[in-house]
Amino acid sequence: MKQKLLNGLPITLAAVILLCSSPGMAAKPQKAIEVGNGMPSGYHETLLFHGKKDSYNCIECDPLNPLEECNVVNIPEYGTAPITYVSGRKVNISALTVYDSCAGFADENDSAEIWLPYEADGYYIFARALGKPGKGDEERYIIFENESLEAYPLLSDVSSPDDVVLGLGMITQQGEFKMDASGSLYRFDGDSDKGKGKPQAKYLTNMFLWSGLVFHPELDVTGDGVVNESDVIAATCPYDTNQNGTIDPDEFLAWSVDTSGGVDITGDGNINSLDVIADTCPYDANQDGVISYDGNFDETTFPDNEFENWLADNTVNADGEILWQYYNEAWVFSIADLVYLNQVVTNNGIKNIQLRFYPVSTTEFVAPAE
Ligand SMILES: [Ca+2]
Ligand SMILES: [Ca+2]
Ligand SMILES: [Ca+2]
Ligand SMILES: [Ca+2]
Repeated sequence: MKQKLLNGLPITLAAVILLCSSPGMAAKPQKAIEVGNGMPSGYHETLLFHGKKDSYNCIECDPLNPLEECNVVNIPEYGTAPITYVSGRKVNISALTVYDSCAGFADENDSAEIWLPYEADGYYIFARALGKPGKGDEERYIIFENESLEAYPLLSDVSSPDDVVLGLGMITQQGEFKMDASGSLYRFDGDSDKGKGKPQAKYLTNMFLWSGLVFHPELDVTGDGVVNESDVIAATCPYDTNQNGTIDPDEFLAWSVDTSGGVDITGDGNINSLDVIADTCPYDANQDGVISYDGNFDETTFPDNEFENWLADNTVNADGEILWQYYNEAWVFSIADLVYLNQVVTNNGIKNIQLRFYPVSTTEFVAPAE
């Protein structure tokens, strides 16, 4: 369906499963829900994953057919499948809808797209694996892992994959999801769990909360899909005439000629490309020949970081477009008009998983009844 683009860093993060029975998660008090028998109650969107045998003849659900509610992703009972969650500021869809609902059967790129109605504040997400274990049953589990993130500006709203015309993507990097350790969701059975305490749905929202910088592609002066210190050099250092982020030998030579043999600005006893940067690049404030870049936007070091100083001086372009923005544990789909969150599902014998999405804006948690 969608062409996978190779921009953005692959982010291999996986689900840690947290129990959620905390009343401290309260949101805006419009509708009270209760974490009771595994799942909260209240308005929600439902997504199902069905684990199917290899021989299963998977037929894709057609969202245009009103007889069907396309909210099921079929995946192999044993194996991996790529899935993509799609939402964003300009995604206009009234209900959770699965497109291309068979994933992981044809080949490793056989993906499903799960379109979520846009909620600026996001959703509380709970998951539960269903099914009865047999005697001597093997361990059955499913793992959801975040793999990569793509963000795009759009000219107008979209309501299905057919509407999407992808332009130049925004560059997301230095990002991390709040839930960043490996984990898995185990099947449990209501009856057999009775002796071991109350079955709980697992809280997955943190897999969708992301912190990081989103850049306008204009800041990628070197055109390598990454925005970093090389772009500061390319954009601001007069001797980087080919704007590749490096002082090349011919560029060094030009500087040497202009400075009558060069000057050891960095004071290390050598005259080299670092001295060109120290001598001529305005953002090398400490003249060590390096644009300092800690690889991690951190408001406590900002603005002492030379790369971040450059960002601070370049917040909008000539057209008034915002050039970069930092997000702190944001609902990942709120960072752009259209966002693809690519995940990999690894299934080991689970036949039925239910995920419920409760809109944060209309949901209030109350303590579970004990
Ligand atoms: Ca670059
Ligand atoms: Ca160069
Ligand atoms: Ca030097
Ligand atoms: Ca420096």
